[in-house]
Amino acid sequence: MSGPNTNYDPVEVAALEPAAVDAAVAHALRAIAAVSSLEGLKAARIAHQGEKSPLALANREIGALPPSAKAEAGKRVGQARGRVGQAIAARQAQLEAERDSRILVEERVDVTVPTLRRPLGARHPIELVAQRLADSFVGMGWEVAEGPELEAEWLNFDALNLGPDHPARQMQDTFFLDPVDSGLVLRTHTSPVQIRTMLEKEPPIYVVAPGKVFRTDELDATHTPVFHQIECLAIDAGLTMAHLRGAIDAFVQIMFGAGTRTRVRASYFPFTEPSMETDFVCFACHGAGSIDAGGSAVQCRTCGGSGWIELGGSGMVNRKVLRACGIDPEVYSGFAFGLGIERALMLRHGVQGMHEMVEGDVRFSQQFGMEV
Ligand code: FA5
Repeated sequence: MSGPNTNYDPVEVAALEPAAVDAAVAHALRAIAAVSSLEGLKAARIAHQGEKSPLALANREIGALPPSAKAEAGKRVGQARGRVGQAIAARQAQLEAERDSRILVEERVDVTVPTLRRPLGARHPIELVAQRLADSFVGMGWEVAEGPELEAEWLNFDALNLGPDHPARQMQDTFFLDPVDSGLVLRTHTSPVQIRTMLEKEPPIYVVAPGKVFRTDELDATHTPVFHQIECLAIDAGLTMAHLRGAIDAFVQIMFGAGTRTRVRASYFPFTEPSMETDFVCFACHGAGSIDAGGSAVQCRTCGGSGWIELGGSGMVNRKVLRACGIDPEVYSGFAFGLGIERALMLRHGVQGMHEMVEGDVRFSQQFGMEV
């Protein structure tokens, strides 16, 4: 015979009565149905499924029942808790679906609405070409040199053997600065960097100087008042025209690749002797000098009918210039060339005229990406 069940507490066990369990379930189902938010459901779950909920307390009382009553009470409470659990899960799914469809409406994005976009800028192809050329020469052991855009008239002209009355001084239409006797000009070419370099450095000298230059030229297909040149200067013992041709060939190879049609012809610059000019074949008439206009040939306006466009000037540095810079022409000789970067870009990419290059429309620059 077993002794009396001392844990048996008739008051507590009342919670296991079918009516009490049904009431707890009904109360829980009403509360669950009444919640209108996921936060509310969380509170209902704690109240009706949590450790202190009536059904959890009832469950705990099962242990106090006599063994013969445990199975039935356990089944009753288990089923009750199952119903509450299912109701919570169903309401949770309902509330989540409502939340998701509300978010879809509230956070709807109309991808067709025009936006205030800030497009990325682009580096101007002139800058990219200048950089690429300078880098190529640096790769061959040359140094980059610089000079100011506001230049001493003496360095821009006189030191380059262009004295005040020299007729060639008129070759480059100049922006002078007020007052006229200030002795300052907006540099008309990058050649004064030659003088600055020779005054500063001892031979051997191998420098490349890209930069902006200014002339009172009208804007047309092949001219602009503000443009860019790249100047190359080499001073060493024993340099000849053959070295100059080699340097120009290297430049043309780097810039335009093999098969580019260029030509050299004799020319005149007071600071080089002898001098020559490098031309490239006209991008508009492809060297013909004329263009077909409705069956009849008219003179090509881009190249003036010559079929060629001037790329740059060059020559052996004049002995007078070497001497003025303190370099002995009996020991050293040198060559220099100066090319128009806008013209180089026209040839390389078939840009049809200066206008596109000076207008500053970012869509023009974007075509070239970050590398040309
Ligand atoms: C000179 O400026 C000489 N300093 C070049 C030189 C350097 C000769 C070293 C000898 C030794 P020129 O005035 O020809 O030369 O100009 C050189 C190049 O600049 C031209 O061949 C052309 O490609 C470019 N150029 C000249 N004027 C313009 C312009 N208005 N717009 C765009 N490019 C121009």
